[in-house]
Amino acid sequence: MGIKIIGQSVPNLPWEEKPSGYPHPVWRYSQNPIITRDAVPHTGNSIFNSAAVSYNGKFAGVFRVDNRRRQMLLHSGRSEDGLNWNISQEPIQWIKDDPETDYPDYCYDPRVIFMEDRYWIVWCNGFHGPSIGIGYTFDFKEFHLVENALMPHNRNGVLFPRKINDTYMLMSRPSDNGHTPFGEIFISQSPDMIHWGKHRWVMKGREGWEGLKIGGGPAPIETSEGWLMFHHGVLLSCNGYVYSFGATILDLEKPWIVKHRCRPYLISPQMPYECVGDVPNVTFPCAAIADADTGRITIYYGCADTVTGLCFTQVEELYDYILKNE
Ligand code: BMA
Repeated sequence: MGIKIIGQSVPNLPWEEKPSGYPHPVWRYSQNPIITRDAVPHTGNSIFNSAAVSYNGKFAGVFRVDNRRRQMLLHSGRSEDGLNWNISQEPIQWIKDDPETDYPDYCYDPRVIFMEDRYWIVWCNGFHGPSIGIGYTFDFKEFHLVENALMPHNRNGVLFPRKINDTYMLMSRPSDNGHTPFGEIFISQSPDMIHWGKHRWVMKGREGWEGLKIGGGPAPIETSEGWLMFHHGVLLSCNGYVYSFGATILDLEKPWIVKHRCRPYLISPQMPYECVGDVPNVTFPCAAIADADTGRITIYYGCADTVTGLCFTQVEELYDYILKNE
């Protein structure tokens, strides 16, 4: 019995077959990058580290748009096919559920997770330093801001897409106020999406490509064998940070237990658009859409902090690769 994705069917998932003879389990879209600053032509400096989901038979998302003042902002977007995006020209205007909640000083690296009746958005939120911001939308038109999940300093907040044992689960990566030279993944638990505690340690960097620090990527994908989690890892080279990403299978009931962890990276900066940009040598995944019928997974990742690319994998092939390389 092989691994199966537990989740929705996405018959129109953006997809391209693996080039024949390509030796690795994750391959890039031949037309990368799919989103450039031209999608927000008047104010956009860069559009990267962004999150897309399947939405009413089409696609919607929340995008990190850094503007020409170099403010870090979130914009909503829509797409018919998940490849060609119409990105709002204005940043998201948050509606506060509680008037005392502070508006964000800045917002970056969003993840979007459909859970129960709405799309939750988690991002790195400027709240006296980087912290984990949470909001939600039903329609990608109105966006509601809720309480910061965690205190500063923290980044890479990622929600699991359902309650586990009646508890919401949030990954995060405690950090400092700068370009943090350390970082390990933790999980916090909540009964109500407001109060977070019962913190559990998940894992730290192990291989060379993730030796300096690691952090969560897209929302984990539920499978018959556990949660499939992609995470980014950072290597410190003589020339600065290098961001790659890899895969891990976490226990379904206690997701802080690592069942299988792949030693090699899946994608590292190798293409010109991943190596040249505002921050060279960055591949940074923030979304993965999976089709339960075919086992196909399409990953959206930021490239060199400048543009957005796509890559693809197939769950059985990937799982087999993880087991052979753990
Ligand atoms: C991290 C975040 C990411 C970014 C990366 C590389 O700290 O700011 O948004 O992609 O650095 O600059």
